[in-house]
Amino acid sequence: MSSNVPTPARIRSHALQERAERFFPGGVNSPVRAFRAVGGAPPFVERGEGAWLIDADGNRYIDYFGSWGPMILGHAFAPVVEAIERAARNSASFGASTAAEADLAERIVACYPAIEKLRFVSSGTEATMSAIRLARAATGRKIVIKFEGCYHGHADGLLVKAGSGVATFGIPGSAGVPEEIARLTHALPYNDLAAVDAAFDAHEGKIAAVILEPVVGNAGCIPPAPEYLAGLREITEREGALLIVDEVMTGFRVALGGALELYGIDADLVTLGKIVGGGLPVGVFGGKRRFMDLLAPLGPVYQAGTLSGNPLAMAAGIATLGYLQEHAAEIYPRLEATARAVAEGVAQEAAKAQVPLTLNRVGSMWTWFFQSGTVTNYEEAARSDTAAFGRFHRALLEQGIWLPPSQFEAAFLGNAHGDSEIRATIDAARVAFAAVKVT
Ligand code: KE4
Repeated sequence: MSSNVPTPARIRSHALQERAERFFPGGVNSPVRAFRAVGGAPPFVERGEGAWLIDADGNRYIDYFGSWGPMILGHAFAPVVEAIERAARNSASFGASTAAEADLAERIVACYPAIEKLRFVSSGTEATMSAIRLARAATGRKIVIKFEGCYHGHADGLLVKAGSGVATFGIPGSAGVPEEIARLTHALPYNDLAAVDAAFDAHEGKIAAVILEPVVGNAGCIPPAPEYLAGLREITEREGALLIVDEVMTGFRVALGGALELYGIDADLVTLGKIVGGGLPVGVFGGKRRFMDLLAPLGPVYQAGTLSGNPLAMAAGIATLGYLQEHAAEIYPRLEATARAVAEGVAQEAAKAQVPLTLNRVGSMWTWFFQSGTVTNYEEAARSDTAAFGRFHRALLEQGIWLPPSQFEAAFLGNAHGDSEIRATIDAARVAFAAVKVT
C-alpha cells in the first residue's frame, strides 16, 4: 500500500496507485516508474498532448522523459496517430509478412549505412540479446565486454556488475542471474581504452563482442571522450571481435543517423528501439550482411518473435521516421537550440543558487548531475547527490515539470517543446533550487 498521503491535487492517482499495487510489483510494469529513486508518488498519466502530459486528476506537466525517448515528435502527433488508426482498421497483427516491414526497413537503412540487413523485434532488450547471440555465433567466442553504467535491457548476460580484480569477470547485477552466465560478461569503465586493451590481452581470442551506448544515457548522459569510439572500432577490428553499438536511445535522437552519423563511426551490429517505433513496441538489430545471414532461416542462429514487425508498430515507425527524414533540416537544429536553452538556463539558475551542478548534454538528451565534478564515467556519476536530485525532482513535479525520476537517467525533449516550455522550466527550477538547498 502506498504510504504517501495524497496531495489534494492527486487524489485519483493515489487511488490508481493503490489499485495497481494489487496487481503489479510496486504498482508498476517497469521499476523506474515507481519513483523509488526520487520519492513521492507517481502521477498516473491519462493522455499526452505535444510536450505535455495530463494526469488522472487533470494536472498538466511538461514532459522531459518522453516515454524514455520515443516521443521525439511530441505526444499524439497527428501523422503518427492517423497512421496507427489506418493500420488498425486492417487488423492488429497477422504473424505473416507485410509490405510495411520493408517500408520501415528502407527508411532505417537510409539513415544507417552500417545496416545492410536487419530484423525487427519488440524491445531493445530483444535487440541486444539477439545481437550478442549473433556475435558469439559469428566468432565462435563467448566473452562479451560491456561498460559500467551502460544498460542494454534485462537479458541475463547483460545484468552484470563489474567484477573486482584484473579478470574483470562480471558478477550478477540482479538476483536470478547465474554466476556462470555473469562471468561471460566483463564490465569495464566507460571512456577508458586502456581497460579494453587489457581485457583483450587477458582473454586473447576469447572475446566475441564489445557492446556500448555510444552516448551513455543510463548512468545519466555521458558523452564519449574524443577518439573513444574510433579507438573501440580499431581494437575490435584488430582483435576479430564485433563492435555492437547500442543506439536504442541515441538512434534518430542525437542525429537522424544517430551516434554513428554524429561521430562518423562504423559498427558491425547496431541495435535500435524507442524512436524507431514511434512509441509502439519495436526493437531492431542489424548490421553487416555476413553476420545477419547467419540467422534462421538462412543460417544456424535461431531468433524469433510473434509480434516482430507488427503492422501497427511498423505504421507508427514509418510515420515517425518519415517525418524526421522529411523535416530533419529544421527539426535537429531546433531540438539542439531548445535543449541548449533549457539545459543551460537551468544550470545558470543552479549557479545563482550556489547549488553544485554538472551538465552533460548531447543534442536533445542531457543530465543535470548534482555535483561539481566532471562526469566521464559511471564512478564519477555515482558521486552525485541523489537526495538533492530527489528534492529537485519533487519540487519541479509540484510545479508541473516532470523529469525522468532518477539522477541516473537522461532527460529528453521533443519537437513540440518551445519557448513557453523553456521559460516555465527555468522559472520552476529557480524555485526548486531553493528547495534543494534545504538539507
Ligand atoms: P527495452 O527492452 O526497455 O525496450 O530497451 C532496453 C534498452 C536497451 N538499450 C538502451 C541503450 C536502453 O536505454 C534501453 C532501455 N532504456 C530504459 C531507460 N533508461 C527504459 C526505461 C525502463 O526501463 O522503464
